[in-house]
Amino acid sequence: MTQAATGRDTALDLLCINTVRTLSMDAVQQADSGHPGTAMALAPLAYVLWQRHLRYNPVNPAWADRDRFVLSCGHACMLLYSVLYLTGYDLTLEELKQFRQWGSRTAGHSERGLTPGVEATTGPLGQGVGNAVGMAIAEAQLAALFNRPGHNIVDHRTYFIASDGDLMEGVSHEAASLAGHLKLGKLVGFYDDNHITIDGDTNLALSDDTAKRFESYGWHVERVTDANDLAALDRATRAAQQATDRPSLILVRTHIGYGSPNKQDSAEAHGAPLGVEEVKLTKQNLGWPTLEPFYVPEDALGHWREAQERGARLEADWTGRWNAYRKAHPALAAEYERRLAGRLPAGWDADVPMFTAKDGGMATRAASGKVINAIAPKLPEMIGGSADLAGSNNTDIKGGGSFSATNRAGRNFHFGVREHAMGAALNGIMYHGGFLPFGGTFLIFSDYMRPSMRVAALTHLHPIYVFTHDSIGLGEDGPTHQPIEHLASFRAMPNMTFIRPADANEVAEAWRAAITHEGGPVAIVLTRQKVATIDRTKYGPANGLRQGAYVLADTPGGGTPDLILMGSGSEIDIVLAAQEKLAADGVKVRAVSMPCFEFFEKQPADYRKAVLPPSVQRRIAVEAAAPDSWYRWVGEEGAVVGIERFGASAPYQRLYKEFGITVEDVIRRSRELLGR
Ligand SMILES: Cc1ncc(C[n+]2csc(CCOP(=O)(O)OP(=O)(O)O)c2C)c(N)n1
Repeated sequence: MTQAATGRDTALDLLCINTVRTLSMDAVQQADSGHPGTAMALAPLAYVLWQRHLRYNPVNPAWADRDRFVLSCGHACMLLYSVLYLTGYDLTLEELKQFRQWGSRTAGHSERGLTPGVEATTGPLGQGVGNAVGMAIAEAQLAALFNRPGHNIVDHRTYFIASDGDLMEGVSHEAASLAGHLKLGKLVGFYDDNHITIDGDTNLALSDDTAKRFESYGWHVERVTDANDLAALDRATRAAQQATDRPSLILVRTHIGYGSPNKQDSAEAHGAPLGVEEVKLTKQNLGWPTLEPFYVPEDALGHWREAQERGARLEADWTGRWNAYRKAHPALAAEYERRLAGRLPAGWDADVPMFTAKDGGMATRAASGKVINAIAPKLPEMIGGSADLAGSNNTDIKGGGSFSATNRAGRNFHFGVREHAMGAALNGIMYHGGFLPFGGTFLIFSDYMRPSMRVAALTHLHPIYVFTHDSIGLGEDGPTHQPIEHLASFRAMPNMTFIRPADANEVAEAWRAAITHEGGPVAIVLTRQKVATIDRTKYGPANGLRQGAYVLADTPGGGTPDLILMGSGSEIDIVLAAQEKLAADGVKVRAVSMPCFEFFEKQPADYRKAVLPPSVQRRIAVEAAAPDSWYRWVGEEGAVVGIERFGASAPYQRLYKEFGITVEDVIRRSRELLGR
């Protein structure tokens, strides 16, 4: 085992690297939980990157033109925490000692927003690669829009480290394929090729030729055969930086648990503390001066902390260039600042149409296409696309051009049939800043991007999902394409907002709400089939959507209703027709549109009680989906007209009949409930 780094590396280099190794194993040991081995193996790479290549300012982690770094293998986060502390971010040694403890800023996997300097929440393997692709996309577009001759104010790279697990996961394949196609030349990845996963040697489950795979995607590929060879890491990184016509992957042969006499190169070094004795043996083997836990040699800290001065210089240099740019291009500079701050321009929704009953029936997806195109000209940060369903999702921004290797300003994104990478890239675009991105597919295929949606919710990101073909109402494509449990399951996801508008005007309000929403993703769920445009001269106004649920109609004459009928989306047509018929028969019925549970939950109790009076317990909800999430609103005595099976292939009108979701069914159920 070589203990010394090779070549012209100094004792100080080695001391700095071993500080990361010892901090990582000590923190995991202290927590009695975590992943020491990968951080130990990658310490030299982290050192080369943070000391020689990454452009960042530890004192200002929000510096707009910093390089972005994503540790896709989030389990190795002690690597990142150690480096963030050592380079002088707002993270103390005490906080490293609190690794994985309640309330600490050093969570079990790195979380954006919790730890300064962490750019992406990672842990679910593969996600980070997709995030990095999104960040590189964002950089490329901002550079195209805002740089001017002699003024490169947007000019940074995106780096990531991916493990075996990251590169096994499908999302990284999708994302790498997309990045190669888009020739994202400022994207540089490192593959931690340590031949070890949890089950043991990677040859149990993997025989890819990763270099060839990435070459075939159109990436530039470099190899470093010894992760301790700082000069080789340096060279490969420079070569990758110079290959600006395509993304780069550097395969680095590493040794998990490097330095541990008994656990190096074994799966045992992956996900458990090395053990007190092995930590001791490892420190001795590394020639570490003391067995004292969390010991940080002054020389090492001093050298690492030079990052602060370097960072201050880099940012000051950029600020100088920024000031010159601001003078030369004041309007552009103001616009850039506005976008990075996430401030909406005045009047952004002025052209959103009002639809009238005269517009007749319209699929809500079609209304959404109109609304997108009414907003897009005034909201340049709104970009988006679809996973190969743009025509069906109505997501095209007309005249926006397609984002490509040759058109970085294009606002339409062709993610290809890669839902998962689309979700991860949307998160990366959000992490980067400067955009309000949306991504479209059929609601059923949210299944293929759900892991990215969950990370978006967890991390308070704000992408918008455009999910069309939202129920059995899509008809003939059949049960493989008909969502059943999706609404209920996403309603159970914390911090996720799902809006299922009932008609064109609710679609307009849904987009307004989605764009102004803060702190979490929003999905707009839309029909393939036509629905009526509700006559707003007769029924409640569509801006009730903002409260999540609102009264559409009460029986003329008023008084406490005998029954409340409620629903969402396309089933509001049924609710209104049933309400009218029952009312004609003298039943006092209230009709409620409930397009967004999450908004309604946030309303004051008084409002909720005004819409759903506690004295009225006879309630029926109608939604062509799994009923579960409605029981909170219909209560013990209520009923749900929903679907508790998979769908079927037939024209949709027939499906509604067969599944018992018709006006007649609702009237029958109402009479049963009322006992008359
Ligand atoms: C999507 C996903 N599946 C499973 C896991 C659990 N897990 C964590 S690390 C890991 C594999 C470890 O191998 P590798 O990626 O090579 O990391 P290393 O052993 O080099 O640290 C697995 C399966 C996860 N974090 N994410």
